[in-house]
Amino acid sequence: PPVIRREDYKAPLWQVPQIALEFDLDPAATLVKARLTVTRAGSHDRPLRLDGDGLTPRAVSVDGKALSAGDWRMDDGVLIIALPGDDHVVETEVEIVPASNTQLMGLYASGGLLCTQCEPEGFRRITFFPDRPDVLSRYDVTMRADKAAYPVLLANGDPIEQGDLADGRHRARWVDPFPKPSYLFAMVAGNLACNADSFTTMSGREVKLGIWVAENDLPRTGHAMKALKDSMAWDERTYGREYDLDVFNIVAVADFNFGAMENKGLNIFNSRYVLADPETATDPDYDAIESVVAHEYFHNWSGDRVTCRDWFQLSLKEGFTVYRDQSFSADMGSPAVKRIEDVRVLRAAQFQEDAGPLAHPIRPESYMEISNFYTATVYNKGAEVIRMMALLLGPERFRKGTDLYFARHDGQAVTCEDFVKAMEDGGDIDLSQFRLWYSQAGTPRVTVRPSYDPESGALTLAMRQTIPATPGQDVKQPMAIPVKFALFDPATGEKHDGEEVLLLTEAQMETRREGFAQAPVLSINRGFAAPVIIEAEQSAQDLAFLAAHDDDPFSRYEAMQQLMIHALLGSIAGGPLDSAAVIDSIRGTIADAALDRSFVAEAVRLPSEAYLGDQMQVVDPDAIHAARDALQREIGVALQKEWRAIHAECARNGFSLSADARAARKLRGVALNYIVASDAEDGPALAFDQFDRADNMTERQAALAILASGASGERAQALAAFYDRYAGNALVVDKWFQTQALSLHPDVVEMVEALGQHPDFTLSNPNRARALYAAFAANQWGFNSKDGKGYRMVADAIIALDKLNPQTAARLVPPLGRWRRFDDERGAMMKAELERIAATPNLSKDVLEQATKSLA
Ligand code: B3K
Ligand code: ZN
Repeated sequence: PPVIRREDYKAPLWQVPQIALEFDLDPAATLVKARLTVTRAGSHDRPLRLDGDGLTPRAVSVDGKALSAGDWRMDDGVLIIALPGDDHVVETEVEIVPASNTQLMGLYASGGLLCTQCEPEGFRRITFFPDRPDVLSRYDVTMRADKAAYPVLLANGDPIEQGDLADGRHRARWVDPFPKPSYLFAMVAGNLACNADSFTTMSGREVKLGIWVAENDLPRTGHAMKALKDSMAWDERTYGREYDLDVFNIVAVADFNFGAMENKGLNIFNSRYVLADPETATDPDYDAIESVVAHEYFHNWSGDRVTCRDWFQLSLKEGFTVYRDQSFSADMGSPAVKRIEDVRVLRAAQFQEDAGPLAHPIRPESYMEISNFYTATVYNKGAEVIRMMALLLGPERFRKGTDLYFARHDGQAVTCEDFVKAMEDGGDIDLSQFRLWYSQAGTPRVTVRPSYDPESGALTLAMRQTIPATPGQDVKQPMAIPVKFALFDPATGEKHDGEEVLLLTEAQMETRREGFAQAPVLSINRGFAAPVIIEAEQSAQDLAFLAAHDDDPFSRYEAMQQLMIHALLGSIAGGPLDSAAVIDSIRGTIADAALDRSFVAEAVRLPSEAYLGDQMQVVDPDAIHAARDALQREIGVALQKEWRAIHAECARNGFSLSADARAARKLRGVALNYIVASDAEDGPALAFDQFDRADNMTERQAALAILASGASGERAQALAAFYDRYAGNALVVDKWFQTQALSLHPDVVEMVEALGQHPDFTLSNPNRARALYAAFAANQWGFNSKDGKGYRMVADAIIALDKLNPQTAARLVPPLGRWRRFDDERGAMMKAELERIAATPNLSKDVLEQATKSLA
């Protein structure tokens, strides 16, 4: 398959200011008629090229005259028509089969619904069109369908007309006044019920809001609706952005490749990011719904009104929109805990990606299949890059920059460079060197060496940055890295002179501060201001100090994590497990009544096995598991009384979604985990009791996960009870699969293998496929089992899934690409599986690209 390069970008030769679409909907055969008003862009004599994927033209006409076969031709799916003048009307007719669309791109069937997903290149599976984001058109859409099967017909924009037709069919017409690229086209037909509400915008316009779901899911839509209204108000307050259509609809579908999609005025969601009630959704599920609803809503400005010129600019809309949704969630809840969670995700997904064969800059240079670039790098590192700009500019100037960006580029398809330029012009700052964050891949390592001179009372900070080589980028230039730090007096626990942000711009830099009676303690990369790896070699004593005194919650959390990592790596390296400092810090943290319980829960939890692996030269999954297990047990034993007290205190009568109640549930789960880890005889019974008596999914699932990782008799009992209680609720059955796939049980490989044969398992639903195989591939201990069975099982799943749904299959490849991180035996087995995948006949380009790049 050809490689597409950023440097080869060429402006479109033809524009399509208008498109009228007519659909005669039927899952077995849908007729699509398109009427494109095309205009030649500039002076050239090139033909019109309309992308198509799997389409056969049934009729083609120009300016009302049917073309005969010689007047157009097909080239690798593309319909090519030579046109004499500069303005024409081109009409095409195709037939598509939504029922057999297993890729879930284009128009497909999900449950009883017909729905679309077009980003990035799905529209070409619906009709012939220049399917690229820099062709913006006004859409006029007419849908016709059987009224009994599809009583609701939705599309982008505003509803214009509707009415009944002969033969039990009916029709609806929707017109979207805002020109948009084809990837934002959407349409849904089905038997849907609506949670209807409204929002009055800052200029006093009333917007009708609708969340459309299956009738019996209606009671689970309240949280998403609240999130939508909160998002609309927040974007007005924070960015001055008002909604622009009279209706805003969200539809939940069960089969969806991604989280959700920001189609203009008609967002389509994976149902897991819409539906919630206390019985079936955990507190993290509630949070995820809030943030995904916000994310898609915010795209209306950062994505729809101002869109991307080409797919290399994906981070323009995604990095910025993730930054916006992260800020929103921080404002709605605890900023401290939100930052900790976001950094955890960044480190788990993006740092790993940046350190492996699939590393790429947030603005990639080339791709074979663009769907493979909806990555943690483009999204999450992209958001970190925007966050750094916001830090460097400060709130007022950042807002001036975004105001200028929206004003300057409204209605345009633009580049990351345009965004940075608006920040420079609006914020009055020079970002020349900062731009390297867009072009250089790899996580910078910043070494910070403090040295204190008792004679002069001065502290010198020597800083050095190195950026590791990544595929295609052997040599890197020094970046502009904001280093946010503070210095603490170890005697008083007070901060000297507040906190500072220093811009590290050279490979090496030194800075000096004076006036210290004794060596201060350094708190570095506060708030995780820069997405870098800090190498500071702090003593256990300094870490313990920071864990108790740092007033930056992220840094306080980080100090605890570092203490735990030191203890664990020391024991993995063959030393004794030095748990005393860890236990002391945890004791201090849980005794500190001033701390929010949600923060405490984060701070006292051990780092994941995978994150520990990231700290090692060669990952040793078995040693990591054993050491972490042992430390967990010691913490459980040493603080048994405390954990029991917390577990009892955090119990509540009656469910509430208040911050306090949620924090209590979270900490209660952590306490239960330590009690069970201590091997207390009644541990499993206590967990089963919590499982059984819970009036909410958060506590029930926490207990289930703890039991699933153990060998007690309660394990099987709880798993069976959970399944029986929720059989038929797909989202909860996903949890049942996922909890087992993630479990730290010695037989997890065999269990996952058996679950792959369970009657409820199917590869054709992406949520279900991920609940089993993506979860298992993230289970470091299980996936990397020494016999290689885990690798084989995931590779088998990739090969099987690729035939149905290449996009979702390709997302399972990266875990196998980590072969260089493991010992030679494991590495060889992983490579062999990648080779087997790459050699599979008729592989999609999605999986082919990921497998071949992972082998390189
Ligand atoms: N923009 C969509 C991306 C879906 C495309 C998946 N191939 C989701 C989002 O970021 O909002
Ligand atoms: Zn997005």
